[in-house]
Amino acid sequence: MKALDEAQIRTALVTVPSWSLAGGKLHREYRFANFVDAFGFMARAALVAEAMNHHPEWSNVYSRVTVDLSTHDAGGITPLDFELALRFEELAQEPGPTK
Ligand code: H2B
Repeated sequence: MKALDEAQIRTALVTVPSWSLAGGKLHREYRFANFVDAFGFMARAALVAEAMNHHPEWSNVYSRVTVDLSTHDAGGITPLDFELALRFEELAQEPGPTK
C-alpha cells in the first residue's frame, strides 16, 4: 500500500478529527478516568491491531495513552492507519469493564 501525500492526509483527517499529523504520523492522546480504563482500552485495541496486522506505536502513563500510527512498510501514512484510528475511536467510546 502506497503512502498518502500531505494533501490526502489532511483530507482524510476530517474522518478522525481528534487525530492530528505530528512527526509524519497520525497522533492522538487519550485520557481515561484511571489506569484500568486506559489499560483496558489498550488490551482491546491490541486485539484489533493484531487482527489487522497493523500495529501502533504507543505508550501509557497512568490514565493517558499516547498513540502514533504510520505504516512502516510504506514509510508513511496509508489508509490502514486511518482505519486503525477509526477503530480506536470506537473502542475508546466504550465504557471500561470496571465502570
Ligand atoms: N504495523 C505497522 N504499523 N506498519 C507496518 O508496516 C506493519 C505493521 N507491518 N505490522 C507488518 C506488521 C509487517 O511487518 C509484518 C511482517 O506483516
